[in-house]
Amino acid sequence: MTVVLTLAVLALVAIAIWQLTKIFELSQLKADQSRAQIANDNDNKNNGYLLFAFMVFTYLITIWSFWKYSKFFLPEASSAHGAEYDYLMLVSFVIIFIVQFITQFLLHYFGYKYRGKEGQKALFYADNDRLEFIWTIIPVIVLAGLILWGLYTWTNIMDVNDEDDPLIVELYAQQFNWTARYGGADNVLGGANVRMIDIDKANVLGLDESDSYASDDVIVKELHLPVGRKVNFKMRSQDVLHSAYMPHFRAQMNCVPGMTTEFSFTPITTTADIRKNPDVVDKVKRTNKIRAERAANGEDNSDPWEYDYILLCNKICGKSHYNMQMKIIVETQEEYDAWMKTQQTFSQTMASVQ
Ligand SMILES: [Cu+2]
Repeated sequence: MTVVLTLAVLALVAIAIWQLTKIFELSQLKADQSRAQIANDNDNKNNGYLLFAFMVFTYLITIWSFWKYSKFFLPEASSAHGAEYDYLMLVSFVIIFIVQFITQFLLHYFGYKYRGKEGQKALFYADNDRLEFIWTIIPVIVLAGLILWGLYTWTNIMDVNDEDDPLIVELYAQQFNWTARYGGADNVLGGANVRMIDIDKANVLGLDESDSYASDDVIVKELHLPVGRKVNFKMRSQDVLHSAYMPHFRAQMNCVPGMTTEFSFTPITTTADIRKNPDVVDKVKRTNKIRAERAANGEDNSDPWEYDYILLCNKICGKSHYNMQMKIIVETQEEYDAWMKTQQTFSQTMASVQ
């Protein structure tokens, strides 16, 4: 791969030098010699047609890309705010596609229609107030509408508050893994600071051992969330900038060393239910077909795959950034309670180490 890339770069550099020398030669030509270099009617016509062909190519490749790659889209959002977010995104894209369809057509069509012709002189057309007013006011209205709607949606999504008895969960980022911490029976996170990390005593998140709120905290490596209950996430980072990205819930928040950031959402679809979603069923089928082929060849990563929600890091934070992830399981309240009962509290873990 590196060899191919190197060769490609060398070829491009060679073309660039060749073009530069050509431009230099042209600039040196005497007036009578340069006559042969001026495009004639035939050249202009060919370029006009090529321009048109390029427009058709752009449209076709757009349609083809949607047809070929839309199966890679995420399934419907699994959080309460997700549908609103997706709708805003969809409307923005529809507007962009309509505008690009029209402007690309005008650009290429005018390029063709007003191509150079022997003896034809361009018309000097200074301005037209009405035309300029129309093409200014329409984008102003559309963009103002989109921006206001976007701000309104943003404010709604970013409103982290304590209404509706949210579950409090800390997401702790470090190179290159995630840890989650629950507040325990009191749903209050104990104080913590990276300066209090004590690896020998297994206090890996730097919890304040003297803080009574910390003793019942539950530290886990797999995030379980009860469906339908609001979750308020508190993000911390131990080392560098990370970003907690939960694409299925349309959620992302940076994790910044030295401060706590927040994000809040309500999961609305359990892991069991999303696995029944037709898009997800198709995706799993496609992936497992590839995996079965790999298994037949005796290759790695060939065991059947099951669909799961996932927390990823979305800031390039180092060499293993790509693999910084944690499984998220959304389940019924009963399943969640049963799972939580099997977990050790912080004080139990500390006692077992000492
Ligand atoms: Cu990271």
